[in-house]
Parts: sequence; structure tokens; C-alpha cells
Amino acid sequence: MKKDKKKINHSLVGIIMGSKSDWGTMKHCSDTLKNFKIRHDVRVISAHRTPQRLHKYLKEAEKKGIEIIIAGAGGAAHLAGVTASITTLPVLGIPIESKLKGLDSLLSTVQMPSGIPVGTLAIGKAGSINSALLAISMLSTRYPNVLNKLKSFRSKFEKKVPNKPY
Ligand code: RP5
Repeated sequence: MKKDKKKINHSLVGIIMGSKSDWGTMKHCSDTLKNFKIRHDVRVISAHRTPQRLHKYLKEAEKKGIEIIIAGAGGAAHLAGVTASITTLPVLGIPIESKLKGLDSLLSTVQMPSGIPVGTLAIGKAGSINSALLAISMLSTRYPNVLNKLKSFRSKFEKKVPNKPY
């Protein structure tokens, strides 16, 4: 169902990350959403360090009208998977770079057994930016103003690519 042009006064996206140390990566996600003027909130929530905070946050997120959760975590990165097991909101996962260059984070996030999906993006900054762009794309099917901004972004993006490599 398309949303009308009424101003949206609540966050549409919730960004969560396992540690404050993930912010350097997750900031790119927040900045991308800001560029599209998509309201979002940002929290440090860990699946293993603050499990109660995670449950409380997701309960409130659903009530507050958040539509998509983006979860970044590194190492044994189960935050996105645990989040997806608690909520029916779509969950996008960002593997954070780690001592193993993020390969551990990637496999921990992407290898969900069938039944509880996590839409996993690339390791690090690229994944962080793309998670925001994917969330924007998902929102664009319901919010015509978001669709217009996305189309304009894509058109500018294409123009930035040079025709020749030299
Ligand atoms: C994970 O452990 C976090 O998502 C972070 O990427 C990693 C390291 O956390 P810190 O030790 O830096 O707090 O849970």
C-alpha cells in the first residue's frame, strides 16, 4: 500500500550494532540514510552482552513504526540472526571487519539455516552503505517521495562513472 505525502515523524529504520567500536563502519549507513532524509535511530545493542536490551528494543521498535532493522556485528556475529529470530521485521546484516578481516563476521551473519532470514551485505563500509541503500529501496515501494530520491541518486551515480579509464 502506498503511503500518502504526510510527513513521517518517526524512525523508519533502526540501526543496531554489537559494540561502540562498530560505529566507524555503521556511521556510513547512518550518513547514507541522512542524505536521503530517512529518519532512523542508532543504538549499541549486543546479542550476548545485552540480550534484554535487544528484546526490549525490538518490542518498542515494532510499536514505534520502525520498518527495517539494520544490524552490524563482528567476530562471532550473531546479532542480526538473533534479531531476525525475535522480530518479523526485515533484518539486514553488516559483517564488521575483524581480526580475521571480517570473514568470521560474514560467515556468522550470512549462514543462517533456512527459516529465519538475514539479508547480508558486504563486509565493512561497502556493506554499511549498501544496507542503507537497500533499506531505501525497500521503503521506496511504499513511499513515493523516497522512490523519487532514489531515482535521482541513481541517475547522478551513473553520471559519475567515467566513459574511459584514463
Ligand atoms: C562484537 O564484537 C561487536 O559487534 C564488535 O564488532 C566485536 C568487538 O567488540 P569490542 O570488543 O570492540 O567491544 O560483538
